[in-house]
Amino acid sequence: MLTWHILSGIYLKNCTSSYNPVIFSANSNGNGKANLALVSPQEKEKGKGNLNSNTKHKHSFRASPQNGSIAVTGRFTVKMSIVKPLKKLASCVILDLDGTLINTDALLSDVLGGFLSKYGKQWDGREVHKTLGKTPLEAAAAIVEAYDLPCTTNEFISAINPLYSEKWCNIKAQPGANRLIKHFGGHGVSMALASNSPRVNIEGKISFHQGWKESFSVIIGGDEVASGKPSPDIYLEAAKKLNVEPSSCLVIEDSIPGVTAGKAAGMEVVAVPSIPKQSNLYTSADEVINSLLDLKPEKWGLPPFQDWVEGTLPIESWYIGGPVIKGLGRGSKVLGIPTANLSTEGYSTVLSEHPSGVYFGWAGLSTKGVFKMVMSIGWNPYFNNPEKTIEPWLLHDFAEDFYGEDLRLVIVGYIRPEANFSSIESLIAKIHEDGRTAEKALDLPIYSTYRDDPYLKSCVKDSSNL
Ligand code: RBF
Ligand code: MG
Repeated sequence: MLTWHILSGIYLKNCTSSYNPVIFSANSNGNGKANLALVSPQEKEKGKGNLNSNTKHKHSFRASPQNGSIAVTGRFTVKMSIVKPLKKLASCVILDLDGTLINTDALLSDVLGGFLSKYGKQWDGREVHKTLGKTPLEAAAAIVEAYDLPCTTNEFISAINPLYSEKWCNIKAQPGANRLIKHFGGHGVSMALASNSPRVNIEGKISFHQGWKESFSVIIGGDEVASGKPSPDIYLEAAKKLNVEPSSCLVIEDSIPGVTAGKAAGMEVVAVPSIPKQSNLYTSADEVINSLLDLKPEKWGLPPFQDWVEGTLPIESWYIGGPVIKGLGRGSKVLGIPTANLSTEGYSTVLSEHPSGVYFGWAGLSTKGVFKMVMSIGWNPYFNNPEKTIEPWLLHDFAEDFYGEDLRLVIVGYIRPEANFSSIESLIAKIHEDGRTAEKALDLPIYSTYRDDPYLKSCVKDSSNL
């Protein structure tokens, strides 16, 4: 017999033994508490919702551990009140491609920048919102008009298409995309790909990502339905081909037309905006998350990710370095958080590839050694910075400043998205909590090995801290 405190998850109201057996998939975080997703195929229409984290209920289950997760079957009674509006349980996931699973924005700037310069015009990244989630025809028409190009929309498309397709091989997966596809694939959750792009383009783009094509039971392109997003057609067709009701589909989308399409199709929609600082525009989405790393499938009745360790998510390590610069002078030192801000010059690509958020890893300082580090990347919502910055906090007391010194970082894990706070005190408290989380996690073997990374070592002259 195990006793669990249910912290969060989706549950059925007033479950009684009549729903027996019901499968809980519980993801223990090691201290006797569990994230819980309840999946009851028999009772889809009953009440569901999120548990308030301070609601504590004790339940006894017979449990059988299975590869780190616990499948619980048994008789139980759950009596509680619903604290959030009801959410529907999803059984399938429908994904958008451009901007959601792959990072197409950089490509757009690349191709259009080169193309427009031939007409003596300069691509202005701010026009990007005119193309997001649009059909190729609409996007092209918007650009021809915005730049007053001396060609028809169709001529523009014919000229630009080959420039695009030769770059498909360079398009990177969005952080978390491979993880998500493997996770749902591994749990037998059916996935569809639904994009405004013509089907051949979809297949061309995903052919450079190993294992993707086989993971989708259904692929629908904009050329296979009467109208593209924001019309619900693409999503409805995807559900039909998946052989499920639209209401049991969870859509993941980066664009506003895409969110509109998913809602019009009667689906649950999680938005992952690809343009920064625009999440307020996604009001019709059921949830807005910062990146795919923040998706919590259990909120939608889907199997939870099991790769979080002690409040941290291991990520593929990445590297960045440069001289330490003075930050925006907000006196982080006064706040007790002396960040060693990195110059972002020359790192615009790396920066655009990584979602804003709180990360951690190891920091090498040329004259001082290697230290634990926690950092934020982004616009600091509390201060609403105009630029995306990298603000590493080295978890060590230094006697003096080290502006100008060469700082190298290896980033090994993710903690949370950047957030806004109602007071500076709560921001500071959260940053300190991040510091403790990172400090502890970096002792785990999966993260501690990176302390010896050659990238850090090669910059350190004095070996006293090695
Ligand atoms: N700023 C925010 O506005 N929201 C955040 O969630 C946030 N998280 C941070 C986490 C860490 C680990 C660090 C080092 C900074 C974070 N910041 C955040 C940035 C912070 O506001 C900035 O560094 C201030 O200058 C600190 O005084
Ligand atoms: Mg998109």
